[in-house]
Amino acid sequence: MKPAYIALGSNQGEPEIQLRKAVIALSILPMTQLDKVSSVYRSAAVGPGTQPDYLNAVVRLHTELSAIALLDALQEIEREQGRIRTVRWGPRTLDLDLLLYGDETTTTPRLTVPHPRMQKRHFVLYPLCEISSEKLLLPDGTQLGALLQQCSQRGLVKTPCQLPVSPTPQDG
Ligand code: A4P
Ligand code: MG
Repeated sequence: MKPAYIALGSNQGEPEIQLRKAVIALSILPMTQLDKVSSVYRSAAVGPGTQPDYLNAVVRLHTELSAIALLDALQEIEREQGRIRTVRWGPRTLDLDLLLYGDETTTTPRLTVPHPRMQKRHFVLYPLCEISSEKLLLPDGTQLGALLQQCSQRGLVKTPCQLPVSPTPQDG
């Protein structure tokens, strides 16, 4: 079983409901166990024009699916939840990005892992840390804690929204 971290994002179609449905769909993927679910965070949209704020979360799975089979499954969940791809970085009902797949690095036309834009995004790094550790190592040896030091949390708000699996209580 490989640990895999998935980022969830939504800013259309009742984002909290989109995230809840997505977590349920992830929890019933074949050959996969949903392990941890972060809190839900709100932030302003990064992208073109004026868009509604996003809700984001990160989950950890343990899976026997290959990285590409996992991407297929994520895209199927996006489709089922009404995602229509129009403008790059445009508003969406649901975006599921594969952040990390074990310690593997993949660069193919369909799949880049680690996700190429995760390293500078507060809405990815802080929920990722909540369900892992500042000591989490990326495949190139970078510690998550080092990325957090360079990425302000400003503008990222932890919400009281509850996803189907409760967030792990923080130590201390
Ligand atoms: N793809 C390659 N690698 C991956 C991967 N690791 N995980 C390919 C998922 N997909 C991957 O993605 C385009 C193609 O990327 C896919 O066909 C897949 O083969 P997409 O989801 O269709 O398009 P997109 O979402 O417009 O692009 P992308 O790259 O997912 O966008 P980003 O960079 O994730 O940005 N602001 C806030 N506050 N919160 C957000 O969550 N999200 C975005 C999307 C923009 N602004 C945001 C947020
Ligand atoms: Mg995406």
